[in-house]
Amino acid sequence: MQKVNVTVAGGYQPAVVNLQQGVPAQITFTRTSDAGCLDVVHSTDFGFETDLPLNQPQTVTIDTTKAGEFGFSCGMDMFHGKVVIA
Ligand SMILES: [Cu+2]
Repeated sequence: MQKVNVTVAGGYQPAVVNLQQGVPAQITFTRTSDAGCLDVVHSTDFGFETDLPLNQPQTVTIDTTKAGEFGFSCGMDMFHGKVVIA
């Protein structure tokens, strides 16, 4: 299992998450700032949409069966992050 933590504070830190193809993966998002409009994170590529209550880590499972670059963003598609599976 690959586990990556992403801090959400005026953007995504890190903004690029690298994962190994074929190994189950989870990304845990923790929003630590009220800056911006980052209280929702969603991804049409992976098919998730998750509320991010302040300082409450939220974990999503990532399908790593396909290699490539996949996006996630805030609810209004203003802030973007990327998952690279290789
Ligand atoms: Cu936004």
